[in-house]
Amino acid sequence: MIKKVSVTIFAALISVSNIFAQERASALNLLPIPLHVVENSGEYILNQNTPLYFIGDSSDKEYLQSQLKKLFGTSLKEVNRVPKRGGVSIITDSSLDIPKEGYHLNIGKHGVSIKASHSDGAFWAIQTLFQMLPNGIYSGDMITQAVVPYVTIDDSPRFAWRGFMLDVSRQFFPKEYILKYIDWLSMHKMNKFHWHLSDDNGWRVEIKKYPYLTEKGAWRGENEVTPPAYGSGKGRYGGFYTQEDIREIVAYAKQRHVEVIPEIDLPGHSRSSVGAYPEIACLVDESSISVNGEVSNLLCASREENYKMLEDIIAEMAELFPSEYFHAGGDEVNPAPWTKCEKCNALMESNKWSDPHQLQNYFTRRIESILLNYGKRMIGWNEVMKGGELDSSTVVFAWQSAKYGFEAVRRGWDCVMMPGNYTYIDMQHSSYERGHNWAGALELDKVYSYDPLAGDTLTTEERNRVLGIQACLWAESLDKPARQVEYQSFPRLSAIAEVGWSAQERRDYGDFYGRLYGSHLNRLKSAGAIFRLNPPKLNVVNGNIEVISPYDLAQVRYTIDGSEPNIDSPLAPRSLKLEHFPRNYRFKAWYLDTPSPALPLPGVDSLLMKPQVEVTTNMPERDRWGAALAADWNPNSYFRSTRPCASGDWFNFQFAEPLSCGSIHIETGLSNISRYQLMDGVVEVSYDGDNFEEIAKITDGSVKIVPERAIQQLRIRVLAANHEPLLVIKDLRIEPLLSE
Ligand code: TNX
Repeated sequence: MIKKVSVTIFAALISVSNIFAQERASALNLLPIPLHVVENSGEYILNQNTPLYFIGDSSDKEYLQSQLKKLFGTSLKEVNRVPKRGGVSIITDSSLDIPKEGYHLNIGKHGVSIKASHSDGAFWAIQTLFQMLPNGIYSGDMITQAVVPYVTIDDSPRFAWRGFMLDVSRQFFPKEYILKYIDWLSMHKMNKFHWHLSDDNGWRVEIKKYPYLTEKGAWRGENEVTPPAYGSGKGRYGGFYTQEDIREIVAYAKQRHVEVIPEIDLPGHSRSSVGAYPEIACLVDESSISVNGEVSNLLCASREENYKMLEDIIAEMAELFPSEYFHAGGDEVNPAPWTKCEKCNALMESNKWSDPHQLQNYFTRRIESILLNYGKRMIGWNEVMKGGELDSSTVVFAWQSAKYGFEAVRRGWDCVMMPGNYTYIDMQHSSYERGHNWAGALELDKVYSYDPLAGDTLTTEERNRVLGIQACLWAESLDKPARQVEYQSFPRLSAIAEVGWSAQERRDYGDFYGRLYGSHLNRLKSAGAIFRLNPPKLNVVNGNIEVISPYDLAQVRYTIDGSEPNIDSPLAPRSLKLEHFPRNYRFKAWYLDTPSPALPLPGVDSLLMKPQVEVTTNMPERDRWGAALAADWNPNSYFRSTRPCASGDWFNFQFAEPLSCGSIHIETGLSNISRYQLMDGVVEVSYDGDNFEEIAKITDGSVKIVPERAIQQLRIRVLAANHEPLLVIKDLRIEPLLSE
């Protein structure tokens, strides 16, 4: 076994170094790809004694030195004259004809010379230089000298806004993690960090004037003001950033040329603040459920004190976040409580409004004018365009579809494009992996294919109002497994970075993919990020399985018994005969020690059994989500109870004929996002049609059983409530008996 492992590592090393060699031609594997690259023959050597010279703005000095120190074990000697024998010189001069974030980088016999008109451009040039240095610049693995090729690069970004949003409400990420993420953004030349600091499931920013927001609103659990959610369980879960933490994060990001834009999601998505200060919601009997399955999460639009409170909050935050932008939310408002609230109704009547969106617009405009008083431009999710007017300074975030971005720029507002079906990296990579799927599975090539300006004809002025692109990472399903945040992010975020930075005519997916596997994944690894590796592509043709590696020379290993392939599993040939039960084949690729997911053969789901079955339950049902939907063999429709489940509830499947099968996978809840699952229950089967026996426990949503004999009934029994507003039961996945 030892021998096998070492051979494997050796094979992997060969494959990576080959790729390095093969891909050098492709703009040095720089990512995002620069505008112009001219490679010249020759190499320059950097070492501990290379002098460093800044002219003009030297605000990046401290950062650059600290990174170089990681690589060489010492910072470089600073000189105040052009070094005679060459060195690294960084010149910022506002009279240079280079865009603000652009740069000119030359490496030749006189060393490394960077020219920019602004320190932003100089900083991005430094990031380009880092990509040509050994990966120790990211990992801290020290070397004595670094060889960099002679090259001339002229570069500038396509879009000014290259953003990333992280939801820290559904899951909380500590300060150190945020700092790490900011490093990953800057290595991709991404310059905006949109920080989603409040949502139903936790308020994360310390506000001195309203201490309950974090004392109470930052925590969820059985005895907290917000209930357990998204895998956090009965115990107390949460956390928040102190104002001191925020100052530190904002300063750290600034040093990396990343601007931090805070978001407080208003007036919906506010269960955590309503939990802390219940009087801020409409005082009505509240039973309406928001899109995300929450109750009591809407601020009252007519309560004057709310605007005072929000102004106080904005005042504190305006000081913490120097950005000119402030995101005030505005998405997914279910106005039902407003329509029941006497004061909101009176406000609507006095203004002759008939549509509650007009009330939302009233709310939005009040917040917008507070923000303007604090010198901030408001950002809103695309729903803020409904129901009225907005100030011309407001920016629309187009998330539901790019068409809302086009609408915004036509109506005179700036927009940032982030349509879910291209840029929401909380979507699952494939239908077999964790993550949301409301915008479909989102594969790397699809992300890369996005062009924020395609799909409509805009005037030049309108095009200029498309500020750029943003990836969003919502955190519902990021509770597990560990480091799912990175798994969801990379390399899809690398694709977004290139969409945002690189000229459209410079972009080519094959070339991007070559640079990614040639160098960039290795950079990510050195920078401490994990990533999702593309699995091998599998085709079944005429009884043969064709196995296509995700990159040249990748190792692909496989199993034929349904188990997860590991480093000891046999290597897969390019083509093999389909000789076993198709569902039991699993193929997996490796990049160094990073495995891809193992996806089943395409089409195997069509081999599942669909016996005739009748379902019954004691739980109340409604038409749209009735019990029968758990037995229609469509995995996208399922039963949803109309109330939380409780001990004693049951759901029964009665088969028309005794069922002999290989196994049955029972799934409750939406396991890809850990919601509405049964966390304490049992599965019972009846062989004779009358008596039941327990065959498995359910403690985490789903379970697979292997009945020994034909069964007549299968029953799911609830032992305890799951702290969710409802329970979901999905169709059984019944595998036939294995063919011999
Ligand atoms: C929609 S995008 C939401 C979020 C969810 C997300 C999941 C937006 C403005 N609202 O509350 O977390 O979908 O993808």
